[in-house]
Amino acid sequence: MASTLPAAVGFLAEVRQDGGRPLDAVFASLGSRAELKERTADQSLRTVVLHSGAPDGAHARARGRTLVLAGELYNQDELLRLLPPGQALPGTDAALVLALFDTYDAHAFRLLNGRFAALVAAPGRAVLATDHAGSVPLYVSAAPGRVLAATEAKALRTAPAGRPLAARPVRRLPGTHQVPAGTVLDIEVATGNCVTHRTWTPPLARRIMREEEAVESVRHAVEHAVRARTGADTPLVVLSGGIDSSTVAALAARRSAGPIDTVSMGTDEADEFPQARVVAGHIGSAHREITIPTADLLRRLPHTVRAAECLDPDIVEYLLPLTALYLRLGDQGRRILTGYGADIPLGGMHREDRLPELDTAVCRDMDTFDGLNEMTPTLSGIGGHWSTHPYWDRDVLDLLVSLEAGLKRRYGQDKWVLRAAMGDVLPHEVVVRPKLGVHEGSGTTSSFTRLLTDAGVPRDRVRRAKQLVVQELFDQVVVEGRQPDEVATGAVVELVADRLPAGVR
Ligand code: IOT
Ligand code: MG
Ligand code: MG
Repeated sequence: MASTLPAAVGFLAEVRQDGGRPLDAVFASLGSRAELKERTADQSLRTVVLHSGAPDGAHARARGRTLVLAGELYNQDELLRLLPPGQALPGTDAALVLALFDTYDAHAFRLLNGRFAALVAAPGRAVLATDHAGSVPLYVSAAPGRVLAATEAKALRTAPAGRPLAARPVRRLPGTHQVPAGTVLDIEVATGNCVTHRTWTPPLARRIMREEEAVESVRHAVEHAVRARTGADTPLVVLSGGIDSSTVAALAARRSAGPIDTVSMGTDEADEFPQARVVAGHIGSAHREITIPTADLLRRLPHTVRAAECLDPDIVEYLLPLTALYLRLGDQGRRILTGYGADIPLGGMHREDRLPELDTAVCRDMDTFDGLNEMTPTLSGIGGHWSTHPYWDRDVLDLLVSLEAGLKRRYGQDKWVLRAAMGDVLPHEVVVRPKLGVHEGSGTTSSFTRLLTDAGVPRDRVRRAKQLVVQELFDQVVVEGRQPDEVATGAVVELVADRLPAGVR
């Protein structure tokens, strides 16, 4: 069971036959670095792992193969049952995955429930894998004789142009691609030829369940996912007081020997402090409130884009307040649980009553999440922390997505099945509290809008202007590799506001 931080939270890996120059290992995530170099007859492998004290746990080597793993597994118990009897038990997640690779080869990745990015270097091959949700982003640049991979795109910004792959190209980094969610890329190093295997796909069928059965299944699955993510350490839950994070906090508190820690962020313009306080009081957590002045919040936009490497302005608005919070936590190396992502399979952002539209929204969001990087551990990694999201546990997600829409909206309530599952755990007022997005509860959407309108952006161009601001930030802090503290949000807003009337697309 995961108890401290994962052995590694990120890596850069270079598998080469071309003898090219090694890349600078540039990461936004904090962490110590450890370098590993090995040569076999036909290729060399160099990895730099970002770790928190136990870099050896991030690598495993056996039978001419080396595996590097950033992140962690949540179904070790099941996986161990697959190993041949009598085999010594692997001591780390990396060793476990490599042992499974012996039996299943690339199909091993279909077995894993985890939050990870991985690379296996085998004779003539580089195998790259993401978890089902691509929740630890993984980027690759491949050309005949070399495969370069990293958990942050910026680490590949100086890579020589790679060849096209059947994966999403990264803006303005020629030949750098993002490995899709739930995917293995099996690359032949000599040629750069790539075979793609999907290891997960969102369920499209919907399950019919009696109310009690659905409620019981959801309760059980979320409880299990929270347990797999906590272990011995006192967990820290980022708590808004909404049903999603309150559920995580309450379930974490139930299984913890002592009080857990919770923290809420707000700004000088808006907060959900009273709502979070009700939950903290109820579960007896050691609770903190952190108020971030709006000007400071907006100053974190470059940091957010640099961490998430995200080009979607809506997502950046969700991630900005959380990034600002992670940077203000202070203490080092916390394991953080969030309620992030619950609204996607449950249609929580969808504010109307009709079921076809609800299920359409769920399908759309499950079709479009890949590449947004909203779950990336780098967001908290820039503060030296590790975050994990129980609602995007593979089992929880499979269950929540597949429930028929009438269990998600019922009796006029959104996310009904989750609320019903928490009826005996949380106070009634928490169970029925209407949804408020983090971008609303912190005033982020409105303050970002105001920044633009104050700079002269017409109201009907605000969304477009936000998109351009995020794009410009991406170009500066990811593509050009600038430090986020040197990039002024205000200056970027001015630049965009000046360009807009000319109708720049
Ligand atoms: P929301 O669901 O409000 O917040 C996401 C998580 O952030 C919460 O569960 C909680 O852990 C943390 N959080 C929120 N507010 C605070 C706060 N004030 N202090 C501390 N922690 C807080 C957007 C949203 O509504 O956030 N996220 C949605 C939707 C994502 C859409 N993505 C997509 N379509 N691809 C979500 O599902 O989380
Ligand atoms: Mg939510
Ligand atoms: Mg909320």
